[in-house]
Amino acid sequence: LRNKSWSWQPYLDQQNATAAPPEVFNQYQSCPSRRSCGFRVGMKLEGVDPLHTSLFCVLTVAEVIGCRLRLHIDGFSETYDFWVNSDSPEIRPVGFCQETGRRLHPPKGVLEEQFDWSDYLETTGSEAAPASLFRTSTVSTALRRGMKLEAVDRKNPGLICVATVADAHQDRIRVHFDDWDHSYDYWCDSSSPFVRPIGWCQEQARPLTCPKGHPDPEHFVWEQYLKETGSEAAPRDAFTQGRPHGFQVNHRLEAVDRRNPVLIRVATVVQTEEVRIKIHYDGWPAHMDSWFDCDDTDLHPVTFCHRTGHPLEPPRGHTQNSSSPAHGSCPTVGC
Ligand code: MLY
Repeated sequence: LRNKSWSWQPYLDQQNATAAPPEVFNQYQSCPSRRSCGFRVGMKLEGVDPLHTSLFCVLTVAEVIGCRLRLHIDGFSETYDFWVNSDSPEIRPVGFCQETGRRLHPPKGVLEEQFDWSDYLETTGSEAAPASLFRTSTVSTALRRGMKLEAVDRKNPGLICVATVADAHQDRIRVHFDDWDHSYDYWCDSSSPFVRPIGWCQEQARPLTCPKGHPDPEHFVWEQYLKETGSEAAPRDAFTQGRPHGFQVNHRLEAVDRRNPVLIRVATVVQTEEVRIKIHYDGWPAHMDSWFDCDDTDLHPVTFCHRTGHPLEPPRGHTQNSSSPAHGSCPTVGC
């Protein structure tokens, strides 16, 4: 009840601040277009394990708030539970892996070759989340498994590295860094600012990080490497990234609390880099500020919470000053 009467406009006026405009957010950060997210606690699905992004695993919806889902990895400790938006492209319906020839990591204690969805749904007395609830895209990327590219290492964002398309589905690819383990892999769109065609670093006069253990990192030559590895370059026109991200210092937005991701807070951009922004949680000490990738799906435009029926944590210590309607009552998009 404490934030029933807090709302953005009076706050922006009072702070003389502007909201980050809707167009700086990508499709996964913006409000989902569907009217209702439809997921219910207990439904089963498949999805990318955020700690092992090269694996799809068996998941259960553990909690639904607005259009966000807390997902549990079956058979594992609750400490691995994680939050996604219901329109995340990294969650897929039951049967996705089998239908698309991908490996599905079974619940802990079950052998991969023995796992069978219909038996499992029956023995656990649970239902599969209907396929109609999941985001699909009609766009199909021209990027194919095995193609080479240059990609930002999200864990070391100063590095642009020799990378390979390790998986591709619809408009999404999984980036893998050559000769490194899978812990650096990530899924993204081909329009992501984190991926570029080969030769990009050279054109931009930036250093390119070579495959791990490359014998002569000072003299890495793509043509030679493609030959050595018998691989092809990802076509230039498959990368559709154009403008730099539009976030600016002082923009206000709604951001998931990194320490307690059940919460979304009123936040401010306090620093920007090429592909990252630093977020300050309004009213909280600066040591809680966090860096987010500019395409992080935990960043949302103002009124996202209101429109999707999710509580928004107002700035700490902020006096209530508004008479606008409470969240969760949006006539058009409420989940
Ligand atoms: N200091 C880090 C750098 C790892 C970079 C991995 N990238 C290129 C995928 C380390 O040596 O672990």
